[in-house]
Amino acid sequence: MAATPIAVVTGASSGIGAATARQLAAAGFRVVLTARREDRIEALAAEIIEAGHEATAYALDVTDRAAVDEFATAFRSLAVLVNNAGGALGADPVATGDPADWRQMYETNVIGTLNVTQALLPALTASGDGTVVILSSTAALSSYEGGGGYVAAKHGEHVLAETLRLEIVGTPVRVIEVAPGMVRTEEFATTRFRGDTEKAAKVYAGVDAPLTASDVADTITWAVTRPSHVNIDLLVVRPRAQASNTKIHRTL
Ligand code: 8X3
Repeated sequence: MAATPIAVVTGASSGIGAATARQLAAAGFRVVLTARREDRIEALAAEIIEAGHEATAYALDVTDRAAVDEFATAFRSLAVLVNNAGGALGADPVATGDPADWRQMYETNVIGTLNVTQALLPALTASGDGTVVILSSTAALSSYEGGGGYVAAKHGEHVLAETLRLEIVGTPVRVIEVAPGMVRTEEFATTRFRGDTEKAAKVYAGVDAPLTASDVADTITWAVTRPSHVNIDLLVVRPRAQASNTKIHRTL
């Protein structure tokens, strides 16, 4: 009997990462949950196991290259890597944005994805049928005022996905980019506004049904479970009420 294929999900402690881990487990993968917050991923792994699926938790900071390399030694063969860890800090204009925020966003979104992808690429290739998913954003494809360092970092991830796809064509590894628009999760906007829940709530004010983490997990799971020769290069997903980063229908 073939071994259960393994899927590593980074940033699996909440939001899109947690929802993706649940759905990939239900789709038949043994999921390896990584995030900095060990208690959360342990609890999620227990929940997934309780539901009759396979899961393990591994505390990991994707910006710590030595820790990522150590983590990667556990895998000789890997089916799927979902690079989800990342996020936004601040919504200041370019004129006044804090360079420390820009640096941190580049570090978590771009270098974090680079670290884990580089470390696990040999195992993905060795599987004979590997898939790298990069969770970017519609902020990776066009700018918006106040997008600042987040827009810049997400554009970086988009280019990383495109370049990697060009470079590894001919190897048995797909590179899939999923670019969600407005997704209401418990943490994204609150983190961006440093705990200011009022400002965070305004992001979604009057929007009829922003996407949920589960909606995005659904698109990731769909893309990952297409036949091996089908590469969903780029999947843009927005709520019906959003036509672009700045064109959003609100009933206020
Ligand atoms: C999240 C979408 O519009 O906040 O990646 O940049 S947005």
